[in-house]
Amino acid sequence: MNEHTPFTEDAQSALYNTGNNLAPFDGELYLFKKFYCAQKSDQLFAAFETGLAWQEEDIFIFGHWHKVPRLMCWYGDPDAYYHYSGVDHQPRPWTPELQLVRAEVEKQCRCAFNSVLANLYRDGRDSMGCHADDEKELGLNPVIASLSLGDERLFKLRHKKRKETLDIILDHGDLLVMAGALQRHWLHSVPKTRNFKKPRINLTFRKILERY
Ligand SMILES: O=C(O)CCC(=O)C(=O)O
Ligand SMILES: [Mn+2]
Repeated sequence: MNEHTPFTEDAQSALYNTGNNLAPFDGELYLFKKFYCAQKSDQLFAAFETGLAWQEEDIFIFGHWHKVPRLMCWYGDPDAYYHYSGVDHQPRPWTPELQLVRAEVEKQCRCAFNSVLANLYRDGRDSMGCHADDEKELGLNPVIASLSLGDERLFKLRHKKRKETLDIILDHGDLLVMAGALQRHWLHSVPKTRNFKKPRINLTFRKILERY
């Protein structure tokens, strides 16, 4: 690594090298610790915290409207519509920082993304419930690249049919890549925590298919 590259050596290991797959079966999961060094991660966190159009979403479950317990926004190519929280979302145009991160994440993953879902967890009370990113617009075996910035949080995976669980701590600058059949067989979540937490931003780069 030289001082001009934002990547740390850890992040250089080959993606899709089965030796690094953290999922024991039924999918692929790769963790690139400190994909971005602390200094670069600090800069990105500051740019995204103030520069993205964070919104509080409402969701309709079991006959009632609820506030989604985090802030969200959706960026991407003009045709990359995405359905979440029960609503179709038109993407906002890429910001220069998001474009830059997208290019670097694409290089690491060796695949193209046309959109990114951004989540801001304001403190330990913000969370994401158990789900799989298995919407049909993502295709059968989507590659989803998830960059974490800010305070560390627990990321939990649970197999849909078996009892296995996996706990992963996602820290400032880490890149987690979910691939293969993972979304079809595993659920994931970011649980609430009683521990005091500072804000965390998570960006999940996705490829929305044109026809599905
Ligand atoms: O915040 C995270 O690490 C997870 C985000 C996530 O699962 C999603 O956006 O679908
Ligand atoms: Mn998800």
